[in-house]
Amino acid sequence: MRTFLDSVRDTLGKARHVVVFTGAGMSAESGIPTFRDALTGLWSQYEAERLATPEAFRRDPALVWGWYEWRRLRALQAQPHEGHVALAAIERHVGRMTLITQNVDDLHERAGSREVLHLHGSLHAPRCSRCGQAHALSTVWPGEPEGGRRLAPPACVACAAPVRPGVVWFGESLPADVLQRAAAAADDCDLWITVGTSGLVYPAAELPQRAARAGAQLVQINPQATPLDDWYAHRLRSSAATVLPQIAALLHEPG
Ligand code: BV8
Ligand code: ZN
Repeated sequence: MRTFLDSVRDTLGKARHVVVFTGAGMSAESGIPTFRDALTGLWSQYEAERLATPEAFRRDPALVWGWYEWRRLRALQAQPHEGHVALAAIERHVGRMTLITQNVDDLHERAGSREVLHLHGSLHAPRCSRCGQAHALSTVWPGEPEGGRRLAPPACVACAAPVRPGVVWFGESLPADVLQRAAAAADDCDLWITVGTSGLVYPAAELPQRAARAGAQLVQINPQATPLDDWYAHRLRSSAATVLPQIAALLHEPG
């Protein structure tokens, strides 16, 4: 671990532009199940990939809206952990840092990260499925819905069509401006740190490979192996809340 941190300290100290790329594993230690953890309760018989689609919402809006509301309210109930706080500290101490997340919770923002690129949207930005009008939802936690339940989506105040979650579903394009800014960061950075992603979902999973091709040094923090491991010069089999505070501490060590 020490040699890993020594090599990260050298690169971090000299880095002109650091990118941190996070997936669902970044939120795991805040109590938010990762995307591929078994779905529970009402949704246990579904695969996440089959629920997170426009077709699933068209077929059974209450099933899908209920799942997202359960996840949104769980995210409201969760707290950022010391790994989220460490990333906000690193952002304040390096020349330039871009935080790119696949996650749809707001834990990075609540920990103080200033510039967060949400490739897959946000649980906290529901909008009309027809006219796109933003829709305000209560942020008061009503208590654990019993194992989760079907919930009919609210109607848009402007056109009465069903409101949908503000996330990017499978088969939907990522927001072009966000993807363009993330690709530009991959082309420009000299250090890329991936935390907590299985590297299965595209085009997000393409970004670390793009950074490697542009000459960045790649570091991965994940307790498990992933299909993209070979792209990483440094692979640390550990967790976000364990390693990120140690990396942030490197920035406070005397030179
Ligand atoms: C699209 C929002 C174009 C919803 C999500 C090639 C090119 C382009 C597309 C494709 C392609 N091949 C296949 C596709 C289609 C598809 C895709 O990638 N499918 C996969 C399953 C093969 N991609 C798409 O559909 C994308 N759209 O390309 O559009 C287009 C458009 C129109 C017409 C034609 C084409 C859209 C993808 C976005 C989907 N939406 N999220 C929601 O959240 O409900 S993706 C979803 O998966 C989440 O965002 C999640 O973040 C993401 C990736 O999963 P991970 O974050 O990696 O989470 P996972 O659970 O898998 O892994 C967790 C990891 O953490 C593990 O490795 C674990 O070991 C680790 N871990 C656990 N604990 C810790 C930890 N690490 C550190 N610390 C810990 N404590
Ligand atoms: Zn509308």
